[in-house]
Amino acid sequence: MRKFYITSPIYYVNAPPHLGHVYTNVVADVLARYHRLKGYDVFFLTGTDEHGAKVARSAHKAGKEPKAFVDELAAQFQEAARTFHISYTDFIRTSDQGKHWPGAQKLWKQLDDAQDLYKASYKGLYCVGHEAFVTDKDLKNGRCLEHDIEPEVIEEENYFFRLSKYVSKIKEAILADTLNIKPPARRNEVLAMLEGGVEDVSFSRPSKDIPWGIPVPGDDTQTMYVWCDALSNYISALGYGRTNDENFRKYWPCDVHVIGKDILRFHAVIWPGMLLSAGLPFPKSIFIHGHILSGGKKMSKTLGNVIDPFQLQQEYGTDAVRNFVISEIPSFEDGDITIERFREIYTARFSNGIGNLVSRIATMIERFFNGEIKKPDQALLDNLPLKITDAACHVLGEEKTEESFYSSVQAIIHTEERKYHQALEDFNLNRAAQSAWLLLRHCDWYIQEYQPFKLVKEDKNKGEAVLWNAATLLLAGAWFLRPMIPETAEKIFEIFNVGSGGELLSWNEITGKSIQPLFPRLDLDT
Ligand code: ME8
Repeated sequence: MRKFYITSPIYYVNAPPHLGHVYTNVVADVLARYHRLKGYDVFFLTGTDEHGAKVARSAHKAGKEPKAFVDELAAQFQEAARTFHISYTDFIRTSDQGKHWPGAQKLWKQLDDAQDLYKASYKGLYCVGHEAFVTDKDLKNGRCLEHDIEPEVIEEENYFFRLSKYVSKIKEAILADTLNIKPPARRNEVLAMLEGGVEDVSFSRPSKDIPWGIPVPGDDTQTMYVWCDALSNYISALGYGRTNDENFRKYWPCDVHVIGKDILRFHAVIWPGMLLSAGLPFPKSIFIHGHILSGGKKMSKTLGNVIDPFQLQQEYGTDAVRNFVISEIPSFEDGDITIERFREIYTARFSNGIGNLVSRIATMIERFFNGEIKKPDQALLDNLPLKITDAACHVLGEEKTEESFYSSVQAIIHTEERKYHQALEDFNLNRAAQSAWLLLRHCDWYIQEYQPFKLVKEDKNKGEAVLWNAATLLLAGAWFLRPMIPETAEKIFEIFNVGSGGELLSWNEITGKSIQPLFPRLDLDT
């Protein structure tokens, strides 16, 4: 069985999870589910990054001991993962001394053995929001551009990692795509960083200043730099450094690290440098998505402009939130979210869209065909072409072409199926979801065009074939949406009694009965 190892970042537990964290986890979850559906043995890792100055200060502010504080917040991140049906295999916490520390410390020792760690004095500007030293180009009027806080001047002795030594090897791997950075714009950004010169990185902090961290092996006056600690989670969780490292041997190298664009340099430059130093293989790919913006600015705990995902979920349900972030945020760019837009999409895609189609088709099957229709003769189906309207082309931003008239419903499903799989291979989840929504819109137009509710009275066989085609478009849309909105897709397969979807277009009977609306309409006053 082919394996697929996928990771999300591990999130700082300095504040509760917000929609940005849910976004990355849903993206990773869609890819994990998609690969499971394709028969891969998937290991999906997520977790929390619990050490460092940022977390320790938040604990202090809350009047709590760091350990008690991180336990509480890590539980909230786990709750978020449950709420949004994140199908992770393991949840790693960097404060877990039994699970994470042995791997982090072993990796440190490997870097040390390779003589890539040296002690030096350093004076620089440290941004706690970044948990990194910053330079003038990261600042505006003396404040961090991303976090809008003033960095602190730090002068201390610590260990440095000889990252500069590995620049050309990292560049080679990126150019050869053995370390595949997606999308291309981010790949170019990393190449430019490498061209621009890379300095060695401070890899520890004095434990008197930063006691909340992993002690440096053999020198307890220092704790590991929080990013050195955090990046090692991707192998420590698999058992690296522990007696049982079976998972490490089975799943490393990682197939894809899913991250936001804010942490590109750490993953595409520092992490590969650490792996080279330790003699370990690179991850195969890194997929970098854009940011969710709120009011035009990155949604961030530090900026305080966050949307509470739990509240959204309570009002609209898990799948509405999952769908919004996948279908409405471009996979490779930033996307703004407002509650108004969220409600518009809920109404268009769910109550008026998929929910309405499910109940209309199920009711027609019950009313006109005693609750079951059977696959009609192919010849009959082939006589019912599907017109591609201008509106459909507009949805996908595509030119209307010769192909704009599909000989059959099956033909458009097969065309979209190819595009769907290609999009998911390219991590373009947004494009993959558009294929599904396109089929659902066609389903709607198809019913309007052929009017099966009238047709059944004139020609029952033809009416059944039209209804079959409409149901097929709907079921194929749900089939495509299985990784994105798994609960809704499963409900639809249940309503029409087609198992768990099985192979695309493999169903021979479709049953249906009238049901309560899947997605209630929003009360306009609220
Ligand atoms: O950086 N839009 O943790 P973090 C989209 N602990 N994604 C967002 C987002 C937004 N507005 N805000 C956060 C850290 N994210 C480190 C990572 S990994 C070894 C250590 C997502 O809590 C996005 O994936 O600041 C981003 O990269 C990550 O959360 C940063 O989370």
